[in-house]
Amino acid sequence: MLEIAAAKVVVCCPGRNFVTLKIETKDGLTGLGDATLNGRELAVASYLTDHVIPCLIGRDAHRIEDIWQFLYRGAYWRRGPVTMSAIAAVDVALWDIKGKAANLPLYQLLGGACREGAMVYGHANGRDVDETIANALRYKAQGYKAIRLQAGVPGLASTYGVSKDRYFYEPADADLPTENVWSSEKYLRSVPPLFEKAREALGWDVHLLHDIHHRLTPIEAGRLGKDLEPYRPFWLEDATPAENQANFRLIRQHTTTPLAVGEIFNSIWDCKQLIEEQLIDYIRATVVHAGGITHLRRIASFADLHNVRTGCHGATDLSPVTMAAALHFDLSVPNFGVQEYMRHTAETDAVFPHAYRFADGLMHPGEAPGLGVELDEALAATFPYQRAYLPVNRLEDGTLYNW
Ligand code: CS2
Ligand code: MG
Repeated sequence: MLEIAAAKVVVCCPGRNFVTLKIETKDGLTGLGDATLNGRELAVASYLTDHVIPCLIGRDAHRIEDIWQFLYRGAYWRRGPVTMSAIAAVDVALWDIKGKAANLPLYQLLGGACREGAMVYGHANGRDVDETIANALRYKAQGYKAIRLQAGVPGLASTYGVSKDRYFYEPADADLPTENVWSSEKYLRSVPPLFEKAREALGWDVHLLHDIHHRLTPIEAGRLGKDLEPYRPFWLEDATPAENQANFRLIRQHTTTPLAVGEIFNSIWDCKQLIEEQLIDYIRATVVHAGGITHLRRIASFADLHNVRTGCHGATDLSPVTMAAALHFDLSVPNFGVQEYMRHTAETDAVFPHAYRFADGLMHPGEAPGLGVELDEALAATFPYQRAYLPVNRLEDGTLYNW
């Protein structure tokens, strides 16, 4: 028995907000879990502090599955991003403790390495096609084997995925939501020339990805997928909102371009039909928002039966704790596809010293016991929480649309 003696939530903002759960056992082992939910951070912090932590004290930290079932099945109100991020934080912290207790890196407890490292994709973005391609060439020179391309849309003042900084993209940038303007027509005209020029400049030995960020209708997405087929994209991400999973049947009928979905999914039920009917090729659910390692492994096993591979979300609003957990998962899961990797700022890396590393386009979680991530609490305390919202989107006539 590894008795849980204490647990607390640390909220900090080293460049952006993070919610971190720290669990301590009676004999002094500690585990970390990420509970960050971009723009809704304090809701998860309260869920943990007010409703979950009191139930953890005195339990056996080794009983990860039982605690997961207690928090999910036992809560009566199941699922949802707040609940599942809180459960994920507990789950990951317990895996971290188990790894430390066993003196093994987490991936060894998950069955050991299936590969030498996890292929990651970096974000190349720019205000126009040329700037995006120049940034993509820089990623290629650094050894990246997969690059996501996002370019500003001519005629639109701002576009998802296009940042002011070359490497750091942080959309939750305002004390109250900013408003963007969107036109699917202008966007649809802009993407094929981006891919055409990218193939000319980057060649065919690098995977190219693109994120639609839920902005098209299924038939528009089908057309874009078809237009991009000659350039062989690795995937088109989040073509359309996926509350109605059957939408993806229509996209599939029109294109062979691979489809990726799921960064906002929080349980297997959000993707059951997409996977079962093979309507997607990559599932993007990730550790922090989909119930932790325990639940994500269940999703991945189900996906494996249906030839769907993993492609975990890895934006900067997922803390280094999630990045480490994702890399242990990626190394051990048979149907791994790719891992998203956006570098954190130097301030974030200093608050969360970590063992994971990038080399030759692959990432490795490192050999430290457990996750291999620490939290410098004294430094974290110097970066207090700052309210920050993601933007909203309106069509050119003022209609509120998907961001
Ligand atoms: C994204 C994110 O990384 C991605 O693919 O779509 O940048 C997303 O917008 C943020 O994680 C929002 O919290
Ligand atoms: Mg995305």
